Amino acid sequence: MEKYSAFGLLRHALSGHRRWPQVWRSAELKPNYDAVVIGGGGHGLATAYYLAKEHGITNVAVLEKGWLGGGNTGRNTAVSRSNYFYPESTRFFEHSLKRFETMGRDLNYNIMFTQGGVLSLAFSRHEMEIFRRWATAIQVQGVDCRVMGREEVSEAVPLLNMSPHARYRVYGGFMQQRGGISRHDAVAWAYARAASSLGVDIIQNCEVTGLNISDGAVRGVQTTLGTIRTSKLAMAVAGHSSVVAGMAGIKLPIVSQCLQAMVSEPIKPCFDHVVMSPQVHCYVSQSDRGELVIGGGADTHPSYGQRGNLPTTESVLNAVTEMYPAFSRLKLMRQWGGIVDITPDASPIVSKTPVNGFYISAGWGTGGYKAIPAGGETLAYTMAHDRAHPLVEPFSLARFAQGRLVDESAAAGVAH
Ligand code: FAD
Ligand code: PYC
Repeated sequence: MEKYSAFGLLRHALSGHRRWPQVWRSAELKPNYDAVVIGGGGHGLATAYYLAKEHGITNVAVLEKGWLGGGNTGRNTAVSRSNYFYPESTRFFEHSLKRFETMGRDLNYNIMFTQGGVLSLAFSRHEMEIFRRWATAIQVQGVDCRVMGREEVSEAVPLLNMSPHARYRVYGGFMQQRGGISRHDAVAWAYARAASSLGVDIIQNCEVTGLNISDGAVRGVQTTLGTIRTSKLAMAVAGHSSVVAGMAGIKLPIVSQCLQAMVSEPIKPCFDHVVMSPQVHCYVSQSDRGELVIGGGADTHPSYGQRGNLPTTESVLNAVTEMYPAFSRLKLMRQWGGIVDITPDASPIVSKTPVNGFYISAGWGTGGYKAIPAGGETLAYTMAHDRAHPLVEPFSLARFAQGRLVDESAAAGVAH
């Protein structure tokens, strides 16, 4: 495997990219694997990597029905942060944020992680008071976060409409400075390359169509490329979680909805932070290419459509132009959607299931990009030991039957 360096980059640039090396091996599907992961998004790829790296389980296949990162991993707005409310969530997401901070070095891949800070705005005195409590709860966990008054917010986001007569009058906000954005495809490719170099077979254009289960245990999977035997099977299929879990006879407490995002034409650097407006359902950041990256709430009805509806696009853009009047002159370049898997408590499910040898990573909803490293690491541990990793014990499937919900609907951000 070639080491990537500035000289390597220069050499490839000057050679017109002609001998650019393949990032992961082309693999032939084998009839038998020690472990199989369904879904070639960030979570599936990270799980396979940690199975090989941390647990020595290298006879592993990742099965992806389309192309790597073609699901939500390549469709999201790449925000990482750990400012969740409950200690169990903060612990998990902080672990993941720390992994993001070292991922470039750990996987020798530039994921372009820029920690410009994630700022949530408050639009009422009441919301400001909630933010104060929220910030304290997070600080107690040792996670960086500070409350900002109106003036400080105005300095941090000069383009924000701070008029006392603004439709969305800003009272203040709270900032996690270590939060930021990265290159989502790079995260998928980094894990794919690292997993592949440890022996994992990555198979694209391979859809799982059925599961072989007998005597309450997994025996294998049926795919469009043939049947595979395995006794350890994980699914990390985001918006299709209910479909794949249904193949095992498991009904998940998940609703699939479309979440949209869009980008403007590129402009000069003018926006340093990710600025979220939870009450208004819109958020904005600026990518390294200069495009404004814009998103809002999920479409209001369940759907497997990856496009998003016009009323949601309109309401998000209305809010953006009210809050940042200068942006009303920009052209919108692209809009897209992804299918997100939302649980009743807006927390994930990383868990064993009633079927022996079948594990799930689901319910990441609108916020699972930031969770890719910790999600992969904890699912791999759970598969290897057939026991939940301590970080995901609170996020079992059983919690819904036991009434132990971890309600993060507010901290899950703008999109809920
Ligand atoms: P995916 O990346 O969707 O991967 C699942 C894969 O499974 C897909 O590639 C799919 O093709 C494959 N698959 C499905 N069914 C089958 C089958 N039967 N056989 C084989 N393969 C199958 N999160 C954040 O933390 N920060 C954000 O800023 C953020 N913004 C978002 C913005 C948008 C517009 C969207 C849609 C999501 C956003 N998210 C964000 C959420 C985040 O993208 C997801 O939670 C995360 O990417 C889920 O990763 P995953 O690997 O589980 O799923
Ligand atoms: O989870 O931080 C998040 C997020 C931002 C935009 C969509 N999800």
